[in-house]
Amino acid sequence: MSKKVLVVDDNKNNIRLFVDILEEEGYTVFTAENGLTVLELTYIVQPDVILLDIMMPEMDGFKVCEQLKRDNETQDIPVIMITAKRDSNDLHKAFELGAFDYIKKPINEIELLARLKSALKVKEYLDLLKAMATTDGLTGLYNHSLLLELLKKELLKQERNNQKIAFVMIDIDRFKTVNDTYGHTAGDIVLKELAKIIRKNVRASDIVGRYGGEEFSIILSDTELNDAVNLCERMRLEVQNHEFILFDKSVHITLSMGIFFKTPQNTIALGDIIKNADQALYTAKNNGRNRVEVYRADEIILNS
Ligand code: GH3
Ligand code: MG
Repeated sequence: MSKKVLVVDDNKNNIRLFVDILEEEGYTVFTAENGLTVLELTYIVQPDVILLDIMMPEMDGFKVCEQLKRDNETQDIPVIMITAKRDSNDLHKAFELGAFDYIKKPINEIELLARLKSALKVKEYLDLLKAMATTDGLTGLYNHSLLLELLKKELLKQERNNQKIAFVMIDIDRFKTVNDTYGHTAGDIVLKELAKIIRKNVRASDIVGRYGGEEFSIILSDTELNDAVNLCERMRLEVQNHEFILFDKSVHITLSMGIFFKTPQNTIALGDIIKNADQALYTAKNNGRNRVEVYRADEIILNS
């Protein structure tokens, strides 16, 4: 896919020059003629690199760069400052603010493309590192630490919007037997396939992660308890009936699930949400496995 470059310059002729050079090289180019809209545009466009003029009226490149580097969503996008300035204090300032590189005007095409390429390479590695740090290598789902991070964010969002949220803990029943009978590699195939089944059953906006080992979690945002229970039941049945093919052998597994349902009035701490979902899961195991249980402060409601 073609890389996206956002060019910010108050001079139309400069913009035209950048667009001509970059499009010729196959980049997709977006432009802004002042600093004020850069942050907003960056959210929408999600550029791979930003070429940022320093001297602009209203809001100069330093301020824009500062703003981009302060924001979680935009801080990893490399910013290349474009400057007519000769003062090394300005360059020092640009780097202090988090700029990746700078290019002096007048623009030299070869230099521009070379520096752009090097910024994109770094961005590629950064993205890869980030993906590795937040994704579970086996299943491709969010890993434990990102899952907790996202739960924290989701709780704040639900609080702001006065919405209900469900946290589901899923555990494979007697998974040790699968490993012992068919081998660890076969067990891994089950985990991968199960991850796909879970992902397929939830909405795009729901968050699915591998909590650890053979445990998965789902954060169902803006949901009713009934919908959460129905979803889990549907998934439980689908998995129960699913044929996992492990090296030519047909294998069936079942799931136990614990749901913690949070209303906006409930100000429970994040750790207790997990603890309570885990408690409901424990009850599901105790009550015979292959079932869904919902946690309530004073009682555990049986659902299957
Ligand atoms: P229960 O119904 O009580 O949950 O029984 P169980 O056998 O699933 O539970 P137990 O905690 O005794 O065993 C979990 C098993 O999950 C043991 C471990 O080898 C396996 N497991 C955890 N992570 C992985 C993994 O990444 N790959 C494979 N293949 N197995 C894993
Ligand atoms: Mg298990």
